[in-house]
Amino acid sequence: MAIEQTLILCKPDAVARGLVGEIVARFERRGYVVAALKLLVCDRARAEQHYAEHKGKPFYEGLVSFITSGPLLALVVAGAGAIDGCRSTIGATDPIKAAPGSIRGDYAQTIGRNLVHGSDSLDAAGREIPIWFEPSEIVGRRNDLEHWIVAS
Ligand code: D4T
Repeated sequence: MAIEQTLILCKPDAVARGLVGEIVARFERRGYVVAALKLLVCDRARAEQHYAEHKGKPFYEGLVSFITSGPLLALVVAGAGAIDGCRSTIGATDPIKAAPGSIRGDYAQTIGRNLVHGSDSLDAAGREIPIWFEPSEIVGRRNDLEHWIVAS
């Protein structure tokens, strides 16, 4: 299984509700490693870049105004199959459909306040990570991460 990097955002609702420790712990307990992490307030330009694929959709303006509404925690999380693995830990986009045991299934109620973002493909991770991080901010490049992973 290839070692992958994925972009995780603990959105402003996660920070406001004091859930970032719980959320990050779930990825760590699964064996993934934090390769980069920062707390920031996302400005409109970055939000528009991140959500470019949703421009024009009815929920787009709400999405941009929510993601820019307060501090969020951005992370690069790495590990074997981390892109799909983190998505399953996060749960379905609509918390109503998210399985109990997933982050959204345990802590979220509505699609507009679903706590976490995770890249949904290798292409998306490759596009999204540079929107949030400089290469120098990411610790341990892909090939160096193998020895960090306990389970295989
Ligand atoms: P994110 O990007 O937040 O990880 O969500 P997903 O990857 O799980 O889902 P997405 O890209 O389809 O949606 C992005 C973001 O938009 C919000 N949303 C989505 C919404 O408010 N109303 C909607 O109808 C949809 C489809 C929630 C997540």
